Amino acid sequence: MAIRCRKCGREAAIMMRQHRLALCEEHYLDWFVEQTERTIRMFRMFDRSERVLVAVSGGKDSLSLWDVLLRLGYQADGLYIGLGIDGGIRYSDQSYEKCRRFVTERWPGACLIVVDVKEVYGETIPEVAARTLRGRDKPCAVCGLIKRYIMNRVAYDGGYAALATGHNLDDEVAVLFGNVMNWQVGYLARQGPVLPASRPGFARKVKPFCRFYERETAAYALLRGIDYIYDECPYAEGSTSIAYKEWLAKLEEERPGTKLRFYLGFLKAREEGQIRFATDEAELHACEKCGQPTSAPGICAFCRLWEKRRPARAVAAPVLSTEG
Ligand code: Q46
Ligand code: ZN
Ligand code: ZN
Repeated sequence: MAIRCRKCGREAAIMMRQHRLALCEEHYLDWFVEQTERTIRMFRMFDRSERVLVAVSGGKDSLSLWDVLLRLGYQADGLYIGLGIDGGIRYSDQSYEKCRRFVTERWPGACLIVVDVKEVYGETIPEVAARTLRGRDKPCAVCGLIKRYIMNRVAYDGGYAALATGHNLDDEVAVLFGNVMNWQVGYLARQGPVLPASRPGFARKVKPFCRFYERETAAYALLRGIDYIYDECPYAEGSTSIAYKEWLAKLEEERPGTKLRFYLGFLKAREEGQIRFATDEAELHACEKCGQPTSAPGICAFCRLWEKRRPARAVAAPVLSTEG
């Protein structure tokens, strides 16, 4: 027997077991947008008078997030960071193409800011990783550092009220699980839907999709006809977070709603003071090169990455090209 939409009785396009809710295509798209708005308000992420910068990678989560924010009437610009990763699938070229087409074909008035790491700093992610890690490891550590730096810098310097990322519940739960497994109390103190801009130089970070399961964001992208890159970054393969996601998927399969309870229960217990973590309020210094806040006096970790190489351009400020 076909499952019916709870709102209109037509055939359902998706069944969400954890909410015991089945919806047709039209009502699912409405529900998804309403729920995003609810999350934004629930965690006081930003409002319509503020400008938001959405970090887009060309994947389903980030493009869907940008799409929903624009539909809701928020002042949302996109930021794409060109990492220069090929991996045999032209990963960066393809992902950039998806973002570019999202703007030109779907939201022609929207603004996409592009920072190409090689163009601005002189090396692609695999190149800087090969030089600094000497081939010992995957480039993810330097890639994460570079992306975080550029996202924060563009958001802060551009006067955006918040930097929004497309992290979904599955991402958040995998990180939370990893932090608990390794008792990373510093991270547990800060992980959540909103990371306030508590100190000068830092932008507020928000995750409006943190209550959606990955299959829900995928369903939104699919039903909205958003053309996104299916491939993951080639370096993501074999990562610990993917292993955590596989284990957690088994728990969820047997007990629908496990992930949502785990995540929201953690946030509530921390909010109510039932669990407490000491926060690291180490003194911050301005980096001598770029002026960004850094925990140790002198030069920040980002600028140190480029020290031994003469960059193609000065490290002082990312050069932006804006499309749309
Ligand atoms: S860190 Fe690593 Fe990701 Fe950078 S190199 Fe690819 S997998 S993109 S989230
Ligand atoms: Zn319906
Ligand atoms: Zn610096």
